[in-house]
Amino acid sequence: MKQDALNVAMIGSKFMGRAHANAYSQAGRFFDLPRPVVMHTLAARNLAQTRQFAQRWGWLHASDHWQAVVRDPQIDLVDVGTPNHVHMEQAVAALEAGKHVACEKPLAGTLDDARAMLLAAKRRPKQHTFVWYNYRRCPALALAYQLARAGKLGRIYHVRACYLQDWAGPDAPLVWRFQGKVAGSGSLGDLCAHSIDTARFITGDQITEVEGAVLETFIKQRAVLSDAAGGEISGKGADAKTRKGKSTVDDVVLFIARFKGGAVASFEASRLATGYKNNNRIEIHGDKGAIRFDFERLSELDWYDATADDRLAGWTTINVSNPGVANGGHPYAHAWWPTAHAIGYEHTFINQVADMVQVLSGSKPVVPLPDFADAYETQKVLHAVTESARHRCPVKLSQIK
Ligand code: SOE
Repeated sequence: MKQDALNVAMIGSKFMGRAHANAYSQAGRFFDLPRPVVMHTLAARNLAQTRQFAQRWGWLHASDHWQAVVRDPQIDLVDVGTPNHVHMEQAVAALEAGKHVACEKPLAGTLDDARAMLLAAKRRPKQHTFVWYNYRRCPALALAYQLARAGKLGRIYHVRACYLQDWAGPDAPLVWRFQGKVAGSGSLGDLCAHSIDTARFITGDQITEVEGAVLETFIKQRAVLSDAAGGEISGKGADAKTRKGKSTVDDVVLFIARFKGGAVASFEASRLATGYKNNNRIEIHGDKGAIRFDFERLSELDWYDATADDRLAGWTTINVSNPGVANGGHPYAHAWWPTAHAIGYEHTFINQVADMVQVLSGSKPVVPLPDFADAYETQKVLHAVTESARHRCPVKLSQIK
């Protein structure tokens, strides 16, 4: 039986604004949702541009006053798709207005902001919170989660995760992702947060210690592009005057971590990994098996069964897109295409909207959705890495509240 419509308001209309808008518009077409999603209001800074974006992507209303939008009694869910430094203000306002809240990752730019979001969510237990760690909704990583929960990996020894891009070379201007006061960190919060979340998600374990952290800023000055009137604009503009500004975040991060269950891990993330475009990789080794994933081959999960007959030992590449396998098919495959008709990056967001609607309808997601409390555990790791790099010493998560 169809329940009441879910009226969504979204704050933000850039990269994640497009990814989320697409997901809200598509989820009801590919999934049988218990509640229809209504793309009610889009809020962003420039009203004329917001109206254009809203019309293009199917939002019913447009506003340049997010504070009023989050208080609109018609809105059920507020989606915060803005830069990290305003996540806390917007998410807390929406929670205080009685809304469910979905927030982009990382939870916030700083631990203090993330803690304020967590406390606001704890004060309102009937309101759901979600964080867009979208890679959990790659069918291959969802299957890895299911294999791990079924004990197929056994005792986990070792996690190896890296997230490598190369768009942030010397020509990349000083956009908000390079401004510490806005982003909080660079590759650490932008990329490595995904790896930390994925490692915690699949292992079902918590990181207890961080050591040997290195945060490196190779490109210390970047072009600040401003228009003729002197207003700062990001991106390249023919009429822009160019001056240099200081990049105050890490370009590259590396660290070692220990899990509560005894596993050890190495993490690295870089936006200067020349040659890699969106190479989000993780490998997990247990005493019964191992998994290997690379987002640049996102439909495939490599699986090694350490319990198989030695004559059959070897890595198997599973195309995680078969709706017909046992237990209802591979995760999310029922909603998409016949086996091996690949899906892409955008589908991880559509899968997330479908799972959020299930939770907001009293049902369960295909695999767990991170709420603010879950995402706060990842935020504590981000903070521990920063402290370990700053003081060149190990940092125990128990020291961080
Ligand atoms: C930029 O590095 C970025 O868009 C990240 O912010 C996203 O979280 C990641 O999914 C793709 O790369």
